[in-house]
Parts: sequence; C-alpha cells; structure tokens
Amino acid sequence: MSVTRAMHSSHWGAFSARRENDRLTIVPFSGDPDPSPLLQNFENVLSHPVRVAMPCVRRGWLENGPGPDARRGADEYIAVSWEDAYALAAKELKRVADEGGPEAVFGGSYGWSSAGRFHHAQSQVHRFLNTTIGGYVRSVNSYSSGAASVILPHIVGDMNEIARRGVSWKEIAQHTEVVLSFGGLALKNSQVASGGLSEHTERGFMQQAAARGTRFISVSPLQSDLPEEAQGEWLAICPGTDAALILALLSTLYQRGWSDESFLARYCTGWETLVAYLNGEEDGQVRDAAWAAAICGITAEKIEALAEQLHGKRTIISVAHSLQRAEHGEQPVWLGLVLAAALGQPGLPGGGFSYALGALGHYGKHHNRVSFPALPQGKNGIDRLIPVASIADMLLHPGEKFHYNGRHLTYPHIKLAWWAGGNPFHHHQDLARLRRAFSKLDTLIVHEVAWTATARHADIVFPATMTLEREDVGGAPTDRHLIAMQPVAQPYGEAKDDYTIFSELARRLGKEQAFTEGRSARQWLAHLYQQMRAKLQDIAVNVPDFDTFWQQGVLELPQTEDGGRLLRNFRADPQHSPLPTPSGKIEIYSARLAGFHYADCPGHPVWLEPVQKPDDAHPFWLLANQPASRLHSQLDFGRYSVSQKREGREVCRMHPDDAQQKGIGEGDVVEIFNQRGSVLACVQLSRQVRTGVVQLPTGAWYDPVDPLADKPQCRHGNPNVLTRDAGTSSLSQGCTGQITVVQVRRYDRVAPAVRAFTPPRISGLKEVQAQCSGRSLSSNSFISPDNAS
Ligand code: PGD
Repeated sequence: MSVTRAMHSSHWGAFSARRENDRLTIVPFSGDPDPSPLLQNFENVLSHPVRVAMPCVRRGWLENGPGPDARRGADEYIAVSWEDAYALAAKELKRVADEGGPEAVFGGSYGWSSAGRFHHAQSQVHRFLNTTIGGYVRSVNSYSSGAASVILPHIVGDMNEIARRGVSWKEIAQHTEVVLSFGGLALKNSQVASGGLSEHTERGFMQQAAARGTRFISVSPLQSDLPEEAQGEWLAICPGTDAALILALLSTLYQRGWSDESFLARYCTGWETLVAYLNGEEDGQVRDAAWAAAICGITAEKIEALAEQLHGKRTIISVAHSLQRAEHGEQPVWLGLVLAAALGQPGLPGGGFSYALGALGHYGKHHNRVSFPALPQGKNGIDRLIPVASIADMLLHPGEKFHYNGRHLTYPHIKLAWWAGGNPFHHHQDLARLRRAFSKLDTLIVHEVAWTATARHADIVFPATMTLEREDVGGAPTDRHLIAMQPVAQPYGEAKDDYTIFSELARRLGKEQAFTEGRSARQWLAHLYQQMRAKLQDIAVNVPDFDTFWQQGVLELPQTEDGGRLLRNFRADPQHSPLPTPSGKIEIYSARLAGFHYADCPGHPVWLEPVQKPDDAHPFWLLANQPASRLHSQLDFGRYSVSQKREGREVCRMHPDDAQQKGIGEGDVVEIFNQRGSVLACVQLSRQVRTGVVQLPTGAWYDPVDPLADKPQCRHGNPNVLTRDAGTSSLSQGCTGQITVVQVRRYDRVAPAVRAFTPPRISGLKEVQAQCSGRSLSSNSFISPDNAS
C-alpha cells in the first residue's frame, strides 16, 4: 500500500492531506486545538463531476460574437482547446481595451478564492489587467463589512485597528466582566479567516472567560449565535433593530446618571447632540426603553435591566458584521462605539469596543511582526471605482451618477468583466436582477474550479486548479504559522492555475515579461519568502531558507501583543495619540458626515425605519446568514456541506409555533418567496430561532428551475434569490443581503430534483476527453510529495 502525505492550508484550517492508494484523508494540523469540520469538504471534491475539466466557450457567444445576450445563464457550452481559448480571450480583451480603454473592463473580481497567497485569484486578475491593458475599473470595500469599513474611519479610525487589532481574546479572558455582543459570537464564523487559520482558539477563550465569571450576552434573533461554552444569555431581538435598542440603552444610562460624562467630555465630540436626539429635542420623539421595546421586541424592563448590568462593569461591546450587512447598517456600528464610550470603557484592559469580534478568525488575535508579502498587483492607470455591491447598478445604469462616501461618481460603460476566485451568483443580492445586469456585457470571462452559477453565466470559462493541485504558501497576518501548501494531486482534467493562464494570455498580448518578471510560480514563492525572511533578519529573527521551509512544511513566526492598541494609546494620552478622525476624538457627532447631507446617514447616529418590514404579504423576516457547513459557497459539493442538506436541499430553520400556524412540519419542503422569486428548502424546527424569523444560510449554489424567469425559483435553497439589491446608505453603499422579508408555505407538489452539481451541457466533451489520454477526468491521479516540487 502506498501512503503519502503533504502539508496544506485553507481559509478554515491547516492540515495534512494523506493519500492511501486512491483515498484522500484530511488530518487537521496537530497544533490546532479545535479544528473545523469544514476540512471534510476536501475529501470528495478533487475529481467530482462538477469540476470544470477543460476550457469552454458559451455557444451563443461563439456563434454570434461578443455582445449583450439575455441567454447568459441558460446556454450550452462548447469545449475548446487551450490554444483557442487563449486566442479568443486575448483578442477580445484587446478589442475592448482598444475601443474603450481600461474604463470598459471591470476587474473588481470580488471573492475569497483560496488560502494560498500567491495564487490569490483576485490579485492575479489585477496584476494581469494592470500589466497588459494599463488598468481596470475596480471595486472597493467588501461584502463582509461594506458599511463598517467606510464609517469607522470617520468616527474612530481604520477598521483594521478596531477589528483585526481590536481588544484580544486573551485580554477578554483575563479582564472582561461583560461581553455584550450584538449579533453573537458564533464559532461557525470565527472558524474562518482569509489566508488561513492554523489555531481555532475562540471556543477555548470563551470557556476560560466564562469559568472566571465573564457574563456573555448575545443580542440576536438566533440563540445559536452564542456557543454553549460561553454559558451566556440570549436576548431575542427582531432582525435589523439593534440601533433602536442601543439608543434606548444610551437613554437609560443617561437618565439614570450612569453615563460616564467625564470620559464623554474628554474623549468624544457631540454627546450633547445625541442626548438632545435621545430626549426628542430634535423632533419630539423620545428614544427611551418603551419606545425601543415596540421596535425591537425586547421589553422595556429587559432593556433597562441590561443597562443596569452594564453600568460600572468592565464591558466590551461588539457588533457583528451581519448587523451592518443590512439597511442603514452604519448605525448599529456607530452606536456600538457610542455605547462603549458612554460606559467609559474604550482603552481599558478587556473593555471598550471591538468591532466584529468573533465574526472572523482574524479578530481578537495578535499580529505577526512580519508577514508573508502579497503578490504585487502593479499600477492601475485609471481611477474608476464602484462600491463592491453596486455591480448590478453599474451594469444596468452606465453613465448614471451615484453617491459614495462624500463623492458623486459616475458608473462606467463596462463591456467586459473578468472574474477569478469569486462567485457573484453566490455573493450578490436579487439574482434575477444580477442575471439581467450580466446580460448587458459584451463578454464575461470566468476562471473556476467548478461549474458554479457564475461559471454558467460566463462566455469563456477557464478551468482553474484547486489549491490541492498546486504549490502555494498559506498565511495571514494574524496567524503565527506559515504553511507550505504542498500539492497532493495532479490538476483535474486540463485545469491550470490562474498564474499560468494569465502568463499565457500576457504572452499573446506581448506583455509576458511585465506580468511574470521572468519567474515561474515556484520562483515567485521563493522570491516572496525571501522578502519576508529579509524583513525578519532586520529585526534579528532568523528563519530557514525557502527550501528548508518547504521541506518542513510549517514555520512559526514571532508575534506582537498589539490588540486594542489604538484606543489604549488614545486613552493614555489623547493629546499625543489622537485618533485619526477630524477632531482626533471619538465622533458621536461628525461634522464631516453631516456635511455630506445624506438623509440616510446624517451627522449623528439615528434609528431609521427600514424599507423592508414584515407585512401581511411578507410576514416573516428572512435571515440569510453565513453557513456552518462551508465557507460561503466554496465546496458546496464537499462531503460535509452535502451531509448537512436534506434530500440534497438546503435546510432552513423556523420556530415550531410559526410552523404550526402554517401547517408546516419538521422535514417538510417549503417554498420561501417574495416579489423577487422563490426558493425551496427543507424545514428544521428550532426554538433557537425567534418567532417571526426564518433562517436560511447563504452558499447553496444557485439552481434555478428556469434561469431566464423574471422571478426565478431556486430548487436548491439560495437565499440571494430573495434578498434586495440596495445599498446600506448613500455613505457606503454596502451589501444589505442579511435580511429581507418573505412569505413561507408548505410545498405540496413533487419537489424538483436539485441539479446544482450537474455540469451544464457541453459539446465536444468527448473529443477533449480523448485528447486527455491518460489523464482521467473521473478519477484524479495523485502525486507524492517527492515529485510535488
Ligand atoms: P465564495 O463562495 O468564497 O464567495 O462571496 P465570494 O464570492 O467570496 O467564492 C469563491 C469562489 O472562488 C468559489 O466559487 C471557488 O470555487 C473559487 N475559487 C477558489 N479557489 C480558486 C482559485 O484558485 N482560482 C479560481 N479561479 N477560483 C477559485 C462571499 C461574500 O458573500 C461575502 S465575503 C459575504 S460576507 C457576504 N455574505 C452574505 C450574507 O451574509 N448574506 C447574503 N444574503 N449574501 C452574502 N453575500 C456575501
């Protein structure tokens, strides 16, 4: 029996992949105290039939040439040779760039791709477009934290300082008396960190804190957002109403004389303006506990009792990403900071505000003193941008003006979009609208490892290798282990890595040297490693050379205990360490934001009624949160993800009382619908879900019964069919995919079989298979670490 092993890494953990004959087993990294079950998703995917095996071109595009086409998403594909695919893509990029310049090319290419830092697909796209055509229209911010990342610099400082360098878990375990988390601290979220996460420590820290007596309070529509280890309390709030609750907490603190007036006067601007708003001096509406109770579904007594629990305690306030992924998502973030300030906590050990604690494995960790460098992306010669979640608006409304962060910008006329490492038909909202938007393009080029819905909308599909099929280095600035990602399998079918694909295209565009700088992928890895090594040497830390690192598989990097440094330094000396805000203080009133004159994000935090509220036609909130069985949509066809579905369909959860009223029972297939479409999902009854709420995680691959329908039905359970495509506010234009409103009914017909993991129709597949002589498309050939390098 032959047994081989290779070290590897993913966004959800480091591991060694072990091959026994044809069986692949994943063994978690021995240093990980709490490995993620998501690792199991690798076990069956290498040679899954839904992998993209060869370059393919959409029939309509091949026959009619580039141009808007409503059939994108419903067409068949033609397998072509690499030579033909390169020629078609290079010629089309040249045509578009010659006619419209880089302004006609969208290279935002949002997406998490995989953990390796060199083959980071988005960076590869950017570098390719910068070096070949001089730039591209880019996207800014993220789907994760679109609203927070824009508002935080105005009111306190860069998001990285408040989240990644927020108060650390270690400090919390040692000092904190109350952890008040809006949106909870679910381990399904902190099990993931871009670039890799070799040690999952959140569960242990929560256990440690709880054992010392820390009180965890989770405000969320879902009880499961707080792990059992925290032994905490659940305040079951109505979705999207946290801003009202926090205003009432502030009002109670102020009315009872519990607000820390000396902290507010010394370290903040504008408290008096907010107090006037709380007291109704602006508009006659008092924002006290009774007012908030009617909005957020938590009684006035509970709100007042919560304020009392916080008063005088070493408290940390956290606001999860999910809260700001909703209408007016800036407000709960701002108010969370103000609540921490009103309690006088920012800058104290284990106290204050730590944005998004627990929302990703990066947060609450310490930083490496030196980290693995990113692939240089070159210079983008144009300055055209959109907020990332405005992709459909951009394609549907070229030439129109839009607001963003104090600027009045214009949507460009995009002809070609190039996507690698992302799945917009997973991450974007209102997928029927997104399809209409993509149909406006002349050409969509996608690199994918598998036939996601995004690949099925592309005109040219390049088959990309999976991370397990190539060399890379896994690392994150908050992970002290750098991992040599050694390949364990030959590329599936004809797949190539993104770097090879772009190098070949750059050659055809006469820019190979500019793109590659004469280096192979392995030489880039050694080059980037050497840069890191030199920086470590500068601080007198010696690490082995690249070859030794590659052989040993893991390298431990020195870290610095920098958690909470921005607010700690500010508290210690506000004159010499002012915050990077216009006033140098925490801005409870922001003259700059007021000067933007946005009614949906004024100069102080407010409660604004959302457009989407339950009504007779749509009596339920739908919570489309992060899945527990995969990262976003990645490896949805993986063993663990599939094991959590029922009859191949995604599972939604609802309260038994709601289900009973609707005649719905455990395990029933239900149709969840609104004016944008419908989805089928399998019901799990749970008292951990607030009444009036249906929870359906994101990430089930979009599988429309009729892809061209105005109101499509997804038979697999993708909630983004239902979510509304509108920005958080004129300030950030962030994604609002977390919450929408829906109706639910039992699906009494025979539910259509899920086809998400069956590839589209491909002509010429057999011919290509024949050419692949010896490289089977259905059973992957494994390689040993000896010939891995
Ligand atoms: P992923 O599923 O991670 O989703 O959106 P994102 O697009 O990042 O997509 C990554 C894709 O990259 C996968 O299809 C994978 O196969 C591919 N891939 C992996 N490795 C490689 C590679 O090496 N090369 C190439 N070419 N491809 C590769 C995530 C986004 O969704 C995010 S970050 C958030 S936080 C949002 N969350 C929500 C939400 O809470 N609610 C809703 N309704 N919607 C959301 N959308 C957002």
